[in-house]
Amino acid sequence: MELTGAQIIVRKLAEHDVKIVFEYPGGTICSILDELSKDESIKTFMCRHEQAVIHAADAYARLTQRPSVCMVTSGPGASNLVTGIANAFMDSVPIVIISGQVAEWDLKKDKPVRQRGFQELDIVSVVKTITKASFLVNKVSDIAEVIDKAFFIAAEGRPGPVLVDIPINMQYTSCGVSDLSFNEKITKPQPRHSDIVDVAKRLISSKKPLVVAGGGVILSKASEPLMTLLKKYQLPAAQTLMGVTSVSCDYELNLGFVGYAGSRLSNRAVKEADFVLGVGLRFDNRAFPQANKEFDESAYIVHVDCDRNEFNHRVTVNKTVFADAEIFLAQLLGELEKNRYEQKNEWVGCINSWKKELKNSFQEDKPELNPKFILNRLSELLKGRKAVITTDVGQHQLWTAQYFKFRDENSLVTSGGMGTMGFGLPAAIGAQ
Ligand SMILES: Cc1ncc(C[n+]2csc(CCOP(=O)(O)OP(=O)(O)O)c2C)c(N)n1
Repeated sequence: MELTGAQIIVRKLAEHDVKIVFEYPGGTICSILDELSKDESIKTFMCRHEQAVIHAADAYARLTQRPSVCMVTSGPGASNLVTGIANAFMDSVPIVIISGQVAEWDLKKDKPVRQRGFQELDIVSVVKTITKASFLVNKVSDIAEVIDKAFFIAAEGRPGPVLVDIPINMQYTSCGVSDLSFNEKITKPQPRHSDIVDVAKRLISSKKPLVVAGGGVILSKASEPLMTLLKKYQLPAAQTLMGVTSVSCDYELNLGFVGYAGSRLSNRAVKEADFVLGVGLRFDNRAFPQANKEFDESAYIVHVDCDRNEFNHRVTVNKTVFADAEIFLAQLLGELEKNRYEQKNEWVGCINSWKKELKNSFQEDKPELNPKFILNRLSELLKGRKAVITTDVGQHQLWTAQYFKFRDENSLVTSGGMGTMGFGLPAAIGAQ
């Protein structure tokens, strides 16, 4: 059969089960948007600025835990995405970005000129360092494969944004197409059995264990095995900003989020613990500003992550485990069950005494309009309503992470790595 590039794209999106495309129109993307308007299974959602387009797509991907899609025109349309692409890259959000490009014959290619086509911008080069991959399509017949690759790369391993730039002439030109199906399956990294055995042993023999959960726990949908582990073995748990909702506020040993803006309780536990199990985090400089100096010198630190590049580049750890967080935690639970485990009652008692001692500066017994009071009240009002909270960036964001009572996994959408002001409102629209 003969299909235009735009028709191939729409079929591919349907095959990848895309239900919404976030977009802002313009000359070089109109062929695809035109074609999309004929497909009733995919809704388009137009924002008023490309930065809003990508932030809305970002929140939608975080909450659906699948790649979202956004489309923009060339030149300023594409360059308006840059902050949002970086935001998604830092926070491991899978987005397939389709940008229109000027016609092939208007591309400057290697010529030493600034531009040839009106609104021509080499967006593929611009976003090289803030995407997992970026492609300029060279032939109409390549479109199907490039779109499949984009979805695969965005979701595989540690997720992130992928950009596909498509010259306008390839959108309206036809080519012969036979099979459009895509069968590549994503596999997740499995931990080595010896690592599981070793981590279990270390946990059993520790006196003051601490789990630190990061955004990777949410990305790999690992809150359930994490909560089982914590409850069964009465383990205290701290979280990074991205991992805040991985541990329910109802868990009595949830110490809150860690770092310079985090809770005093979790920071104290980090300093005192003799065994730290970090899962799905980067040991970043906001959570652990002084890197190894944050921990007790003799603490044994384990780092579990699906991105090997994150190992040992800030905090030097005793053991790295390259694995998907959910698989790791499920296997660790299995291994612990085979062993005798003595509850760490003394350590739990110690933490409970800190709880009384480390009263927050916003006292509960003074019900006045302070951030803690307001966020606690908001939590009560929203209890049981499966609310998603999005924040902008600044002090309110950090107060929200610290004082809102998150019960549901993945119910906070916030800009972690980039700290992008302007994220909150479009993210709320995407979340809706
Ligand atoms: C796009 C962008 N520009 C600048 C900053 C630097 N910045 C971080 S927080 C902040 C102030 C935020 O103030 P407000 O929005 O009133 O929130 P509050 O801190 O009062 O909660 C600024 C300017 C940023 N993070 N992002």
